[in-house]
Amino acid sequence: MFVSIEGIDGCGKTTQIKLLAEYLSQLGVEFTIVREPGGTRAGEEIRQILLHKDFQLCAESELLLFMAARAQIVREVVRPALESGRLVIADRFMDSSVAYQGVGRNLGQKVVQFMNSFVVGNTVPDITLYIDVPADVAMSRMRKEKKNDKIEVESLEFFERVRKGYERLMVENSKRFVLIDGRQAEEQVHEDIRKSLSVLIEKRKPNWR
Ligand code: Z5A
Repeated sequence: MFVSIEGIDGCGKTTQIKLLAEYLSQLGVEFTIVREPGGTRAGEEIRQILLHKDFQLCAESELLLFMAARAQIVREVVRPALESGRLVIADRFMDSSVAYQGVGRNLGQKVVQFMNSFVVGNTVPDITLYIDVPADVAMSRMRKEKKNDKIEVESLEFFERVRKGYERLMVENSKRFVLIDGRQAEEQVHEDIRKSLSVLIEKRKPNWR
C-alpha cells in the first residue's frame, strides 16, 4: 500500500508522520517513510540545490530537479519497498509538483501532470491524505520555527495559490484524496488520519510480514 501525505508548508505533515509511525510500529506493520525531495544519494544532493543553495533557479529548472529526485526515489526506494509488501508513506509526492510548480509557479497543471506520469508510471499512491490549513495559519507556525528554506520565504499569496492547486487536485482525484482538517489539535488530526487508513490497514494486515 502506498500512502502520500500532502499540504502546504507548516500544515503538520512531519508531526503527523511521526505519530503515524509510532502507531504503525505498535501494530507491527512494516513500513518505509520517504521524503521528497530527497531520500536517495542523488535526491539529497538535489534537495540541497533546491532548498538551501542560492542558485536563483528559474521555475522550469526547479520543476525538472523535483522530477529528477522523484524518478530516483521511485526506482531506488518506493518500488522495491512496495514489491516486498511494505507500506510506503511519502512525505510529499507527485501532487506537490502540480500544486507548487504547476499552480503556485504558474507553469501549468497539464505539463506537470504529463511529466509526473513519465516519472512515476504506475507508482501512484493508493490514498493521499491532504492536510489542509489556511496559508496564514501555516505561515505563523513556520515563523515560530524560524524556518527559512528558499521556498518557504515565498509570499502568503503564493501559498494560497498552492492551496487552490491542492483543492483542484482533490476535486479531480476524489477517490484517492482524503481531506484532513489541519487546523485541529495534533491529536485530533492524528485520530482522523488513523480513521482514514483503518480500512486499508485492516484489509492488508495479513499480507504484511
Ligand atoms: N516542493 C515543491 O515545490 N515541489 C515538489 O514537487 C516537492 C516539494 C516534492 C520541501 O520542504 C519544499 O519543497 C516545500 C515544497 C517544495 N516547500 N518549501 N520550502 P521541506 O521538506 O523542508 O518542508 P515541508 O514539506 O514543506 O514541511 P515542513 O516545512 O517541515 O512543514 P510540515 O511538515 O508540514 O509541518 P510540521 O513540521 O509538522 O509542523 C510545523 C510547525 O507547526 C511545528 O512547529 C509543529 O509543532 C506545528 N504544528 C504541527 N501540527 C500542528 C497543529 N495541529 N496545531 C498547531 N501546531 C501544529
